[in-house]
Amino acid sequence: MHQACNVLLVYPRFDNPSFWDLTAACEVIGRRRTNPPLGLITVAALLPPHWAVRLIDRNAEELTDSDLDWADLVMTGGMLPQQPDTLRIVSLCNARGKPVAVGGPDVTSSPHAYANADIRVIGEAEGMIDDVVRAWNAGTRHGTFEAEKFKADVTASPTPRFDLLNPGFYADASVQFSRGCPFTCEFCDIIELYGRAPRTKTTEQMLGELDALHALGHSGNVMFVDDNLIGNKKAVKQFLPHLREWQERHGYPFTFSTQASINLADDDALLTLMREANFTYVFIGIETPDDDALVSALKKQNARRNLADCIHKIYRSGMTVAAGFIVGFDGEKSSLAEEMTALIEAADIPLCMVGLLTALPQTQLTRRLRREGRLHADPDTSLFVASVGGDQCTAGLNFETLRPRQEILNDYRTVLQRVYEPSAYFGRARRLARVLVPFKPKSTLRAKAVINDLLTLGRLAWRLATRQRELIIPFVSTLAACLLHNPTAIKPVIVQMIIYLHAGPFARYVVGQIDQQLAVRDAPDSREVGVTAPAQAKVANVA
Ligand code: B12
Ligand code: SF4
Repeated sequence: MHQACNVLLVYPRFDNPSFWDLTAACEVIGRRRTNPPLGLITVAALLPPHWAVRLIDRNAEELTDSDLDWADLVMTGGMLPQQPDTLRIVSLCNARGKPVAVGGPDVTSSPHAYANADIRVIGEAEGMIDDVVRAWNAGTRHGTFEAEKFKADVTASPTPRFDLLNPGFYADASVQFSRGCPFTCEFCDIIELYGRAPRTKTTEQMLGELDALHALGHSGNVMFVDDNLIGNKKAVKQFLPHLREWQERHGYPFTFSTQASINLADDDALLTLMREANFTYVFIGIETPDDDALVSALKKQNARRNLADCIHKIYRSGMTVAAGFIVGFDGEKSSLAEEMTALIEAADIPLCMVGLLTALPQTQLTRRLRREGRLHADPDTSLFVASVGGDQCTAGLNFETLRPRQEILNDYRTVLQRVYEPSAYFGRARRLARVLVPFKPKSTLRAKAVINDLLTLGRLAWRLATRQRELIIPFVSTLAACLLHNPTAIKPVIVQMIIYLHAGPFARYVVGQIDQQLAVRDAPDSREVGVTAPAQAKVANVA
Protein backbone atom coordinates (compact mmCIF):
# COMPACT_ATOMS: atom_id res chain seq x y z
CA MET A 1 0.00 0.00 0.00
CA HIS A 2 1.27 3.50 -0.84
CA GLN A 3 1.06 5.37 2.42
CA ALA A 4 1.64 9.08 2.23
CA CYS A 5 3.99 10.75 4.68
CA ASN A 6 4.98 14.36 5.30
CA VAL A 7 8.71 14.47 5.96
CA LEU A 8 10.34 17.56 7.42
CA LEU A 9 14.12 17.58 6.90
CA VAL A 10 15.83 19.84 9.41
CA TYR A 11 19.50 20.80 9.01
CA PRO A 12 20.78 21.62 12.50
CA ARG A 13 22.58 24.81 13.48
CA PHE A 14 26.33 25.09 13.92
CA ASP A 15 26.48 26.57 17.43
CA ASN A 16 30.14 27.45 17.73
CA PRO A 17 31.82 30.01 15.49
CA SER A 18 34.38 28.56 13.11
CA PHE A 19 36.89 29.49 10.41
CA TRP A 20 34.60 27.65 8.05
CA ASP A 21 31.52 29.83 8.57
CA LEU A 22 33.00 32.70 6.56
CA THR A 23 30.13 34.70 8.06
CA ALA A 24 31.24 38.18 7.02
CA ALA A 25 32.21 36.95 3.55
CA CYS A 26 28.74 35.42 3.12
CA GLU A 27 27.16 38.71 4.18
CA VAL A 28 29.17 40.61 1.58
CA ILE A 29 28.15 38.29 -1.22
CA GLY A 30 24.55 38.43 0.00
CA ARG A 31 24.22 34.82 1.14
CA ARG A 32 23.53 33.20 4.52
CA ARG A 33 25.74 30.09 4.43
CA THR A 34 28.59 28.65 2.40
CA ASN A 35 27.11 25.25 1.47
CA PRO A 36 23.74 23.53 1.33
CA PRO A 37 22.97 20.27 3.20
CA LEU A 38 23.78 17.81 0.42
CA GLY A 39 23.34 14.76 2.70
CA LEU A 40 19.73 15.63 3.57
CA ILE A 41 18.71 16.45 -0.01
CA THR A 42 20.27 13.14 -1.10
CA VAL A 43 18.15 11.36 1.52
CA ALA A 44 15.12 13.29 0.22
CA ALA A 45 15.74 11.92 -3.27
CA LEU A 46 15.83 8.37 -1.88
CA LEU A 47 12.40 8.62 -0.23
CA PRO A 48 9.28 7.37 -2.03
CA PRO A 49 8.24 9.92 -4.67
CA HIS A 50 4.73 10.24 -3.25
CA TRP A 51 6.04 11.34 0.16
CA ALA A 52 5.90 15.11 0.61
CA VAL A 53 9.24 16.56 1.67
CA ARG A 54 10.21 20.01 2.97
CA LEU A 55 13.57 21.29 4.17
CA ILE A 56 14.43 23.78 6.90
CA ASP A 57 18.09 24.82 7.25
CA ARG A 58 18.35 26.18 10.78
CA ASN A 59 21.49 28.08 9.78
CA ALA A 60 19.47 30.20 7.42
CA GLU A 61 15.87 30.20 8.65
CA GLU A 62 13.68 29.51 11.67
CA LEU A 63 12.02 26.21 12.46
CA THR A 64 8.48 27.04 13.56
CA ASP A 65 5.75 25.16 15.42
CA SER A 66 3.65 25.01 12.27
CA ASP A 67 6.56 23.35 10.39
CA LEU A 68 6.63 20.65 13.04
CA ASP A 69 2.83 20.35 13.09
CA TRP A 70 2.87 19.69 9.33
CA ALA A 71 5.31 16.77 9.62
CA ASP A 72 4.49 13.10 10.18
CA LEU A 73 8.22 12.39 10.47
CA VAL A 74 11.16 14.71 11.17
CA MET A 75 14.54 13.70 9.73
CA THR A 76 17.64 15.46 10.98
CA GLY A 77 21.38 15.13 11.57
CA GLY A 78 24.70 16.48 10.39
CA MET A 79 28.29 16.75 11.45
CA LEU A 80 29.96 16.88 14.80
CA PRO A 81 29.63 20.60 15.58
CA GLN A 82 25.90 20.26 14.87
CA GLN A 83 25.40 17.63 17.58
CA PRO A 84 24.02 20.01 20.25
CA ASP A 85 21.39 21.42 17.90
CA THR A 86 20.49 17.99 16.55
CA LEU A 87 19.83 16.89 20.14
CA ARG A 88 17.76 20.04 20.67
CA ILE A 89 15.62 19.13 17.65
CA VAL A 90 15.27 15.56 18.97
CA SER A 91 14.07 16.91 22.35
CA LEU A 92 11.63 19.25 20.64
CA CYS A 93 10.17 16.32 18.69
CA ASN A 94 10.14 14.05 21.76
CA ALA A 95 8.22 16.68 23.71
CA ARG A 96 5.57 16.84 20.97
CA GLY A 97 5.42 13.10 20.42
CA LYS A 98 6.63 13.64 16.86
CA PRO A 99 8.69 10.73 15.46
CA VAL A 100 12.25 11.81 14.69
CA ALA A 101 14.89 9.98 12.65
CA VAL A 102 18.57 10.94 12.82
CA GLY A 103 21.41 10.15 10.44
CA GLY A 104 24.54 11.64 8.90
CA PRO A 105 28.27 11.60 9.72
CA ASP A 106 28.05 12.39 13.43
CA VAL A 107 25.27 9.87 14.08
CA THR A 108 27.44 7.32 12.27
CA SER A 109 30.54 8.13 14.35
CA SER A 110 28.74 8.57 17.69
CA PRO A 111 25.39 6.73 17.61
CA HIS A 112 25.42 6.51 21.45
CA ALA A 113 24.92 10.30 21.61
CA TYR A 114 21.55 9.98 19.87
CA ALA A 115 19.85 7.42 22.10
CA ASN A 116 16.77 9.67 22.45
CA ALA A 117 15.97 9.68 18.74
CA ASP A 118 13.17 7.34 17.70
CA ILE A 119 14.98 6.11 14.63
CA ARG A 120 18.76 6.06 14.15
CA VAL A 121 20.25 5.51 10.71
CA ILE A 122 23.94 4.64 10.89
CA GLY A 123 25.98 4.90 7.71
CA GLU A 124 25.24 5.89 4.14
CA ALA A 125 21.58 6.02 3.21
CA GLU A 126 21.68 4.51 -0.29
CA GLY A 127 20.52 0.89 -0.18
CA MET A 128 19.34 1.24 3.43
CA ILE A 129 16.65 3.90 3.40
CA ASP A 130 14.28 1.41 1.74
CA ASP A 131 14.42 -0.66 4.96
CA VAL A 132 13.54 2.43 6.97
CA VAL A 133 10.60 3.21 4.67
CA ARG A 134 9.38 -0.40 4.76
CA ALA A 135 9.51 -0.41 8.56
CA TRP A 136 7.71 2.95 8.70
CA ASN A 137 4.97 1.68 6.39
CA ALA A 138 4.60 -1.39 8.62
CA GLY A 139 3.94 0.92 11.57
CA THR A 140 7.39 0.75 13.20
CA ARG A 141 8.30 4.04 14.87
CA HIS A 142 11.49 3.01 16.67
CA GLY A 143 14.72 1.30 15.75
CA THR A 144 18.33 1.47 14.65
CA PHE A 145 19.22 0.76 11.05
CA GLU A 146 22.87 0.15 10.26
CA ALA A 147 24.35 0.01 6.78
CA GLU A 148 27.17 -2.34 5.95
CA LYS A 149 30.29 -0.19 5.94
CA PHE A 150 31.51 1.28 2.64
CA LYS A 151 29.16 -0.85 0.58
CA ALA A 152 26.69 1.82 -0.56
CA ASP A 153 26.55 1.83 -4.33
CA VAL A 154 27.00 5.49 -5.22
CA THR A 155 26.20 4.74 -8.86
CA ALA A 156 22.66 4.10 -7.60
CA SER A 157 22.49 7.44 -5.79
CA PRO A 158 19.75 9.59 -7.34
CA THR A 159 20.15 13.26 -8.29
CA PRO A 160 19.84 15.13 -4.98
CA ARG A 161 16.65 17.16 -4.53
CA PHE A 162 18.31 20.50 -5.39
CA ASP A 163 14.79 21.88 -5.87
CA LEU A 164 14.28 21.80 -2.08
CA LEU A 165 17.03 24.39 -1.56
CA ASN A 166 16.51 28.10 -1.42
CA PRO A 167 19.29 29.12 -3.85
CA GLY A 168 19.45 32.59 -2.30
CA PHE A 169 20.77 31.08 0.94
CA TYR A 170 24.04 29.56 -0.27
CA ALA A 171 27.35 30.81 -1.64
CA ASP A 172 28.02 27.54 -3.48
CA ALA A 173 26.06 24.64 -4.86
CA SER A 174 27.40 21.18 -3.92
CA VAL A 175 27.79 17.93 -5.81
CA GLN A 176 29.75 14.79 -4.97
CA PHE A 177 31.68 12.59 -7.39
CA SER A 178 33.44 10.19 -5.01
CA ARG A 179 33.34 8.93 -1.44
CA GLY A 180 36.41 7.65 0.40
CA CYS A 181 40.14 8.30 0.23
CA PRO A 182 43.01 5.87 -0.36
CA PHE A 183 45.37 7.39 2.24
CA THR A 184 45.72 6.43 5.91
CA CYS A 185 46.16 9.68 7.87
CA GLU A 186 45.88 8.70 11.51
CA PHE A 187 43.66 11.59 12.66
CA CYS A 188 41.19 11.33 9.77
CA ASP A 189 37.60 10.18 10.18
CA ILE A 190 36.82 10.16 6.46
CA ILE A 191 38.39 6.77 5.92
CA GLU A 192 36.43 5.45 8.90
CA LEU A 193 33.14 6.88 7.60
CA TYR A 194 33.50 6.32 3.85
CA GLY A 195 36.37 3.84 3.49
CA ARG A 196 39.70 3.72 1.70
CA ALA A 197 38.53 2.58 -1.72
CA PRO A 198 37.01 5.66 -3.37
CA ARG A 199 33.64 4.86 -4.91
CA THR A 200 32.73 7.11 -7.80
CA LYS A 201 29.53 8.11 -9.55
CA THR A 202 29.20 7.69 -13.30
CA THR A 203 29.75 10.49 -15.82
CA GLU A 204 26.04 10.34 -16.74
CA GLN A 205 25.04 10.78 -13.10
CA MET A 206 27.33 13.75 -12.61
CA LEU A 207 26.29 15.51 -15.80
CA GLY A 208 22.66 14.81 -14.86
CA GLU A 209 23.25 16.58 -11.53
CA LEU A 210 24.80 19.57 -13.30
CA ASP A 211 21.89 19.61 -15.77
CA ALA A 212 19.53 19.75 -12.78
CA LEU A 213 21.41 22.65 -11.19
CA HIS A 214 21.58 24.48 -14.51
CA ALA A 215 17.86 23.96 -15.13
CA LEU A 216 17.15 25.48 -11.71
CA GLY A 217 19.03 28.60 -12.84
CA HIS A 218 22.13 28.08 -10.74
CA SER A 219 25.35 29.66 -11.96
CA GLY A 220 28.55 30.50 -10.11
CA ASN A 221 30.55 28.10 -7.99
CA VAL A 222 29.82 24.42 -7.53
CA MET A 223 31.80 22.61 -4.87
CA PHE A 224 32.73 19.00 -5.48
CA VAL A 225 32.50 18.01 -1.81
CA ASP A 226 34.70 14.93 -2.29
CA ASP A 227 37.26 14.59 0.48
CA ASN A 228 39.83 13.86 -2.13
CA LEU A 229 38.65 14.36 -5.69
CA ILE A 230 41.78 12.64 -6.99
CA GLY A 231 41.50 9.60 -4.67
CA ASN A 232 40.73 7.50 -7.74
CA LYS A 233 42.81 9.24 -10.39
CA LYS A 234 41.82 6.90 -13.19
CA ALA A 235 38.11 7.55 -12.65
CA VAL A 236 38.45 11.32 -12.32
CA LYS A 237 40.63 11.49 -15.43
CA GLN A 238 37.94 9.67 -17.37
CA PHE A 239 35.28 12.01 -16.06
CA LEU A 240 36.97 15.42 -16.45
CA PRO A 241 37.02 15.58 -20.28
CA HIS A 242 33.22 15.08 -20.22
CA LEU A 243 32.92 17.80 -17.62
CA ARG A 244 34.92 20.15 -19.86
CA GLU A 245 32.68 19.34 -22.84
CA TRP A 246 29.59 19.96 -20.71
CA GLN A 247 30.99 23.34 -19.68
CA GLU A 248 31.80 24.26 -23.28
CA ARG A 249 28.33 23.25 -24.44
CA HIS A 250 26.69 25.41 -21.78
CA GLY A 251 29.00 28.44 -22.06
CA TYR A 252 30.94 27.69 -18.86
CA PRO A 253 28.20 28.58 -16.36
CA PHE A 254 30.14 27.13 -13.42
CA THR A 255 33.44 27.43 -11.66
CA PHE A 256 34.36 24.43 -9.52
CA SER A 257 36.11 24.02 -6.20
CA THR A 258 37.13 20.88 -4.37
CA GLN A 259 39.51 19.17 -1.95
CA ALA A 260 42.52 17.13 -3.07
CA SER A 261 45.67 15.58 -1.73
CA ILE A 262 49.03 17.23 -2.40
CA ASN A 263 50.02 14.61 -5.01
CA LEU A 264 47.76 16.58 -7.37
CA ALA A 265 50.89 18.67 -7.99
CA ASP A 266 52.70 15.58 -9.34
CA ASP A 267 50.28 15.05 -12.18
CA ASP A 268 50.48 17.56 -15.04
CA ALA A 269 47.78 15.82 -17.07
CA LEU A 270 45.34 15.97 -14.17
CA LEU A 271 46.12 19.63 -13.51
CA THR A 272 45.40 20.43 -17.15
CA LEU A 273 42.13 18.50 -17.12
CA MET A 274 40.99 20.32 -13.98
CA ARG A 275 42.01 23.67 -15.43
CA GLU A 276 40.06 23.06 -18.63
CA ALA A 277 36.95 22.03 -16.71
CA ASN A 278 37.25 25.37 -14.84
CA PHE A 279 38.32 24.28 -11.36
CA THR A 280 39.42 27.51 -9.72
CA TYR A 281 39.94 26.58 -6.08
CA VAL A 282 41.31 23.59 -4.24
CA PHE A 283 41.63 22.89 -0.52
CA ILE A 284 44.66 20.83 0.45
CA GLY A 285 45.46 19.29 3.81
CA ILE A 286 49.11 20.23 4.25
CA GLU A 287 48.91 19.78 8.05
CA THR A 288 52.53 20.50 9.01
CA PRO A 289 55.94 21.23 7.51
CA ASP A 290 57.52 18.84 10.05
CA ASP A 291 58.45 15.59 8.29
CA ASP A 292 58.73 13.63 11.56
CA ALA A 293 55.25 14.76 12.59
CA LEU A 294 53.86 13.86 9.14
CA VAL A 295 55.34 10.40 9.36
CA SER A 296 54.08 9.88 12.90
CA ALA A 297 50.60 10.98 11.74
CA LEU A 298 50.80 8.48 8.84
CA LYS A 299 50.51 11.36 6.35
CA LYS A 300 53.53 10.16 4.43
CA GLN A 301 52.29 11.47 1.09
CA ASN A 302 53.10 15.00 2.31
CA ALA A 303 56.52 14.19 3.74
CA ARG A 304 59.85 14.68 2.00
CA ARG A 305 58.63 16.99 -0.70
CA ASN A 306 58.94 20.72 -1.29
CA LEU A 307 55.42 21.67 -0.27
CA ALA A 308 55.72 25.32 -1.33
CA ASP A 309 56.83 24.30 -4.84
CA CYS A 310 53.88 21.92 -5.10
CA ILE A 311 51.46 24.74 -4.24
CA HIS A 312 53.07 27.09 -6.75
CA LYS A 313 52.69 24.48 -9.43
CA ILE A 314 48.96 24.35 -8.72
CA TYR A 315 48.76 28.16 -8.96
CA ARG A 316 50.30 27.95 -12.42
CA SER A 317 47.44 25.76 -13.51
CA GLY A 318 44.95 28.42 -12.48
CA MET A 319 43.73 27.19 -9.12
CA THR A 320 43.87 29.14 -5.87
CA VAL A 321 44.87 26.99 -2.91
CA ALA A 322 43.54 27.13 0.63
CA ALA A 323 45.14 24.78 3.11
CA GLY A 324 44.59 23.03 6.40
CA PHE A 325 47.28 22.97 9.09
CA ILE A 326 47.37 21.14 12.41
CA VAL A 327 49.43 21.87 15.50
CA GLY A 328 49.98 19.28 18.23
CA PHE A 329 51.20 16.12 16.47
CA ASP A 330 53.42 13.68 18.31
CA GLY A 331 56.96 14.07 17.03
CA GLU A 332 56.57 17.78 16.29
CA LYS A 333 59.69 19.89 16.96
CA SER A 334 59.87 23.02 19.09
CA SER A 335 60.76 25.06 15.98
CA LEU A 336 57.26 24.36 14.60
CA ALA A 337 55.87 27.90 14.73
CA GLU A 338 58.80 29.29 12.72
CA GLU A 339 58.67 26.49 10.17
CA MET A 340 54.91 26.59 9.72
CA THR A 341 54.83 30.35 9.27
CA ALA A 342 57.74 30.15 6.82
CA LEU A 343 55.97 27.49 4.76
CA ILE A 344 52.72 29.46 4.62
CA GLU A 345 54.62 32.56 3.48
CA ALA A 346 56.72 30.65 0.92
CA ALA A 347 53.64 28.97 -0.50
CA ASP A 348 51.76 32.30 -0.65
CA ILE A 349 48.57 30.72 0.71
CA PRO A 350 46.27 33.45 2.01
CA LEU A 351 43.58 31.28 3.64
CA CYS A 352 45.03 28.79 6.12
CA MET A 353 42.74 26.83 8.41
CA VAL A 354 45.03 26.22 11.37
CA GLY A 355 43.63 23.94 14.07
CA LEU A 356 44.75 21.97 17.11
CA LEU A 357 45.05 18.22 16.74
CA THR A 358 41.83 16.61 17.98
CA ALA A 359 41.25 12.93 18.62
CA LEU A 360 37.91 12.50 16.82
CA PRO A 361 35.49 9.64 17.44
CA GLN A 362 36.28 6.34 15.70
CA THR A 363 39.73 7.23 14.37
CA GLN A 364 43.08 5.43 14.41
CA LEU A 365 44.43 8.32 16.49
CA THR A 366 41.76 7.83 19.14
CA ARG A 367 42.40 4.09 19.22
CA ARG A 368 46.16 4.61 19.66
CA LEU A 369 45.76 7.25 22.36
CA ARG A 370 43.30 4.99 24.17
CA ARG A 371 45.88 2.17 24.11
CA GLU A 372 48.51 4.60 25.42
CA GLY A 373 46.18 5.83 28.18
CA ARG A 374 46.42 9.43 26.94
CA LEU A 375 42.80 10.35 26.20
CA HIS A 376 41.16 12.90 28.47
CA ALA A 377 37.68 11.55 27.79
CA ASP A 378 37.03 8.73 25.36
CA PRO A 379 35.37 10.21 22.25
CA ASP A 380 33.92 6.81 21.35
CA THR A 381 31.94 6.51 24.55
CA SER A 382 31.64 9.95 26.15
CA LEU A 383 29.50 12.79 24.89
CA PHE A 384 32.39 14.09 22.82
CA VAL A 385 30.96 17.46 21.87
CA ALA A 386 29.92 18.14 25.44
CA SER A 387 33.43 17.33 26.66
CA VAL A 388 35.48 19.28 24.10
CA GLY A 389 33.06 21.58 22.36
CA GLY A 390 33.44 20.06 18.91
CA ASP A 391 35.59 22.93 17.72
CA GLN A 392 39.11 22.11 16.64
CA CYS A 393 40.48 25.62 17.11
CA THR A 394 39.95 26.37 20.76
CA ALA A 395 39.08 22.97 22.13
CA GLY A 396 41.45 20.54 20.44
CA LEU A 397 44.27 18.62 22.19
CA ASN A 398 41.77 16.41 24.01
CA PHE A 399 44.63 14.12 25.10
CA GLU A 400 47.95 14.17 26.92
CA THR A 401 50.43 15.77 24.55
CA LEU A 402 54.06 14.68 24.21
CA ARG A 403 55.42 18.23 24.01
CA PRO A 404 54.44 20.45 26.93
CA ARG A 405 50.90 21.68 26.30
CA GLN A 406 51.86 25.33 26.91
CA GLU A 407 54.52 25.09 24.23
CA ILE A 408 52.01 23.74 21.71
CA LEU A 409 49.41 26.39 22.58
CA ASN A 410 52.06 29.10 22.31
CA ASP A 411 53.14 27.83 18.90
CA TYR A 412 49.52 27.71 17.79
CA ARG A 413 48.80 31.29 18.82
CA THR A 414 52.08 32.47 17.26
CA VAL A 415 51.22 30.91 13.88
CA LEU A 416 47.68 32.31 13.92
CA GLN A 417 48.79 35.75 14.98
CA ARG A 418 51.52 35.98 12.37
CA VAL A 419 49.69 34.62 9.37
CA TYR A 420 46.55 36.65 10.01
CA GLU A 421 48.32 39.99 10.57
CA PRO A 422 46.73 42.09 7.80
CA SER A 423 50.17 42.89 6.35
CA ALA A 424 51.06 39.18 6.18
CA TYR A 425 47.71 38.01 4.76
CA PHE A 426 47.44 40.76 2.18
CA GLY A 427 51.14 40.33 1.34
CA ARG A 428 50.44 36.71 0.42
CA ALA A 429 47.36 37.77 -1.56
CA ARG A 430 49.54 40.24 -3.52
CA ARG A 431 52.12 37.56 -4.28
CA LEU A 432 49.35 35.16 -5.25
CA ALA A 433 48.13 37.82 -7.66
CA ARG A 434 51.50 37.70 -9.45
CA VAL A 435 51.82 33.93 -9.78
CA LEU A 436 48.26 32.76 -10.43
CA VAL A 437 47.55 31.92 -14.07
CA PRO A 438 43.74 31.77 -14.23
CA PHE A 439 41.98 29.89 -16.99
CA LYS A 440 39.86 32.20 -19.12
CA PRO A 441 37.25 30.14 -20.92
CA LYS A 442 35.04 31.72 -23.56
CA SER A 443 32.11 31.93 -21.18
CA THR A 444 28.72 33.39 -21.89
CA LEU A 445 28.31 36.77 -20.23
CA ARG A 446 25.42 36.49 -17.81
CA ALA A 447 23.57 39.62 -16.75
CA LYS A 448 22.63 38.01 -13.42
CA ALA A 449 26.28 37.25 -12.60
CA VAL A 450 27.39 40.78 -13.51
CA ILE A 451 24.67 42.30 -11.32
CA ASN A 452 25.65 39.98 -8.44
CA ASP A 453 29.31 40.97 -8.76
CA LEU A 454 28.41 44.67 -8.76
CA LEU A 455 26.19 44.23 -5.71
CA THR A 456 29.01 42.37 -3.95
CA LEU A 457 31.44 45.21 -4.68
CA GLY A 458 28.88 47.71 -3.37
CA ARG A 459 28.35 45.77 -0.13
CA LEU A 460 32.11 45.34 0.24
CA ALA A 461 32.75 49.07 -0.14
CA TRP A 462 29.98 49.83 2.36
CA ARG A 463 31.33 47.35 4.89
CA LEU A 464 34.87 48.69 4.59
CA ALA A 465 33.64 52.26 4.94
CA THR A 466 31.41 51.58 7.93
CA ARG A 467 32.75 48.57 9.85
CA GLN A 468 36.29 47.56 8.90
CA ARG A 469 38.00 50.82 7.94
CA GLU A 470 41.42 49.55 8.97
CA LEU A 471 41.26 47.24 5.95
CA ILE A 472 40.72 49.95 3.33
CA ILE A 473 44.45 50.49 2.71
CA PRO A 474 45.34 46.76 2.45
CA PHE A 475 42.35 46.22 0.14
CA VAL A 476 43.12 49.13 -2.15
CA SER A 477 46.85 48.47 -2.34
CA THR A 478 46.33 44.75 -3.07
CA LEU A 479 43.78 45.59 -5.74
CA ALA A 480 46.16 48.10 -7.32
CA ALA A 481 49.07 45.64 -7.26
CA CYS A 482 46.90 43.01 -8.91
CA LEU A 483 45.69 45.38 -11.62
CA LEU A 484 49.27 46.43 -12.29
CA HIS A 485 50.90 43.01 -12.43
CA ASN A 486 48.23 40.51 -13.38
CA PRO A 487 44.71 41.87 -13.96
CA THR A 488 43.52 38.38 -14.98
CA ALA A 489 43.80 37.33 -11.32
CA ILE A 490 41.53 40.11 -10.07
CA LYS A 491 38.51 37.97 -9.23
CA PRO A 492 40.27 35.25 -7.21
CA VAL A 493 42.28 37.89 -5.40
CA ILE A 494 39.15 39.86 -4.47
CA VAL A 495 37.66 36.61 -3.17
CA GLN A 496 40.71 36.07 -0.93
CA MET A 497 40.34 39.60 0.41
CA ILE A 498 36.62 39.16 1.10
CA ILE A 499 37.41 35.95 2.99
CA TYR A 500 39.70 37.96 5.27
CA LEU A 501 36.70 39.93 6.54
CA HIS A 502 35.80 36.79 8.48
CA ALA A 503 39.09 34.89 8.80
CA GLY A 504 41.13 37.82 10.14
CA PRO A 505 38.84 38.72 13.06
CA PHE A 506 38.14 35.03 13.72
CA ALA A 507 41.87 34.29 14.03
CA ARG A 508 42.16 37.14 16.57
CA TYR A 509 39.23 35.68 18.49
CA VAL A 510 40.96 32.28 18.63
CA VAL A 511 44.22 33.90 19.78
CA GLY A 512 42.23 35.55 22.60
CA GLN A 513 40.73 32.20 23.59
CA ILE A 514 44.14 30.51 23.58
CA ASP A 515 45.55 33.34 25.70
CA GLN A 516 42.81 32.63 28.25
CA GLN A 517 43.72 28.93 28.26
CA LEU A 518 47.38 29.81 28.74
CA ALA A 519 46.56 32.21 31.57
CA VAL A 520 44.57 29.52 33.38
CA ARG A 521 47.43 27.05 32.98
CA ASP A 522 50.01 29.55 34.17
CA ALA A 523 47.97 30.26 37.31
CA PRO A 524 49.65 28.68 40.38
CA ASP A 525 46.75 26.31 41.17
CA SER A 526 46.12 25.11 37.61
CA ARG A 527 45.87 21.38 37.11
CA GLU A 528 48.11 19.62 34.64
CA VAL A 529 45.29 18.20 32.53
CA GLY A 530 41.81 19.20 31.58
CA VAL A 531 42.20 22.78 30.38
CA THR A 532 40.31 21.80 27.30
CA ALA A 533 37.01 23.29 28.33
CA PRO A 534 35.16 24.40 25.23
CA ALA A 535 35.19 28.05 24.44
CA GLN A 536 31.54 28.66 25.11
CA ALA A 537 31.79 32.35 24.37
CA LYS A 538 30.38 33.31 21.03
CA VAL A 539 32.40 35.47 18.70
CA ALA A 540 30.19 38.43 19.33
CA ASN A 541 30.36 40.37 16.10
CA VAL A 542 33.93 39.40 15.41
CA ALA A 543 33.98 41.75 12.50
C1 B12 B 1 31.09 20.06 2.47
C2 B12 B 1 31.59 19.79 3.86
C3 B12 B 1 31.65 20.88 4.73
C4 B12 B 1 31.18 22.28 4.37
C5 B12 B 1 29.78 22.58 4.89
C6 B12 B 1 28.74 21.60 4.50
C7 B12 B 1 27.38 22.03 4.94
N1 B12 B 1 26.39 21.56 4.34
O1 B12 B 1 27.17 22.79 5.83
C8 B12 B 1 32.19 23.12 5.17
C9 B12 B 1 33.42 23.30 4.32
C10 B12 B 1 31.69 24.48 5.63
C11 B12 B 1 32.49 22.15 6.32
C12 B12 B 1 32.95 22.54 7.53
C13 B12 B 1 33.29 21.65 8.55
N2 B12 B 1 33.30 20.31 8.49
CO1 B12 B 1 32.64 19.34 6.98
N3 B12 B 1 32.43 18.25 5.49
C14 B12 B 1 32.00 18.51 4.30
C15 B12 B 1 32.12 17.25 3.45
C16 B12 B 1 33.43 17.34 2.70
C17 B12 B 1 31.01 16.96 2.51
C18 B12 B 1 29.60 16.96 3.13
C19 B12 B 1 28.64 16.45 2.11
O2 B12 B 1 27.95 17.22 1.50
N4 B12 B 1 28.68 15.11 1.85
C20 B12 B 1 27.87 14.46 0.85
C21 B12 B 1 26.70 13.72 1.47
C22 B12 B 1 25.90 13.04 0.40
O3 B12 B 1 27.22 12.75 2.36
P1 B12 B 1 26.71 12.67 3.87
O4 B12 B 1 26.54 14.03 4.43
O5 B12 B 1 27.56 11.73 4.62
O6 B12 B 1 25.25 12.05 3.73
C23 B12 B 1 25.02 10.67 3.54
C24 B12 B 1 24.86 9.89 4.85
O7 B12 B 1 25.64 10.40 5.91
C25 B12 B 1 23.40 9.92 5.13
N5 B12 B 1 22.81 11.04 5.83
C26 B12 B 1 23.22 12.32 5.95
N6 B12 B 1 22.37 13.03 6.67
C27 B12 B 1 21.36 12.22 7.02
C28 B12 B 1 20.20 12.44 7.76
C29 B12 B 1 19.31 11.39 7.95
C30 B12 B 1 18.06 11.62 8.76
C31 B12 B 1 19.58 10.11 7.39
C32 B12 B 1 18.61 9.02 7.57
C33 B12 B 1 20.75 9.90 6.67
C34 B12 B 1 21.62 10.93 6.48
O8 B12 B 1 22.84 9.89 3.84
C35 B12 B 1 23.67 10.53 2.89
C36 B12 B 1 23.71 9.67 1.65
O9 B12 B 1 24.32 8.45 1.92
C37 B12 B 1 32.16 16.15 4.57
C38 B12 B 1 32.85 14.86 4.21
C39 B12 B 1 31.98 13.94 3.40
N7 B12 B 1 32.59 13.17 2.55
O10 B12 B 1 30.77 13.90 3.49
C40 B12 B 1 32.85 16.90 5.70
C41 B12 B 1 32.50 16.53 7.12
C42 B12 B 1 31.01 16.34 7.24
N8 B12 B 1 32.92 17.72 7.87
C43 B12 B 1 33.41 17.45 9.01
C44 B12 B 1 33.92 18.43 9.92
C45 B12 B 1 34.55 17.90 11.19
C46 B12 B 1 33.84 19.78 9.62
C47 B12 B 1 34.44 20.92 10.44
C48 B12 B 1 34.26 20.82 11.94
C49 B12 B 1 35.86 21.16 9.99
C50 B12 B 1 36.95 20.72 10.76
N9 B12 B 1 37.56 19.64 10.28
O11 B12 B 1 37.29 21.38 11.74
C51 B12 B 1 33.75 22.17 9.86
C52 B12 B 1 32.62 22.67 10.76
C53 B12 B 1 32.05 23.93 10.28
C54 B12 B 1 31.42 24.77 11.32
N10 B12 B 1 30.77 25.78 10.90
O12 B12 B 1 31.52 24.57 12.50
C55 B12 B 1 33.44 15.97 9.29
C56 B12 B 1 32.35 15.52 10.24
C57 B12 B 1 32.81 14.41 11.18
C58 B12 B 1 31.70 13.92 12.04
N11 B12 B 1 31.95 12.78 12.60
O13 B12 B 1 30.67 14.50 12.22
C59 B12 B 1 33.35 15.42 7.83
C60 B12 B 1 32.73 14.04 7.72
C61 B12 B 1 34.75 15.36 7.22
C62 B12 B 1 35.92 15.78 7.98
N12 B12 B 1 36.55 14.91 8.71
O14 B12 B 1 36.32 16.93 7.94
N13 B12 B 1 32.24 20.88 5.94
S1 SF4 C 1 44.35 12.63 2.56
FE1 SF4 C 1 42.73 13.75 3.66
S2 SF4 C 1 40.85 12.54 3.38
FE2 SF4 C 1 42.59 11.24 2.80
S3 SF4 C 1 43.07 10.05 4.65
FE3 SF4 C 1 44.36 11.88 4.68
S4 SF4 C 1 43.24 13.45 5.82
FE4 SF4 C 1 41.79 11.81 5.27
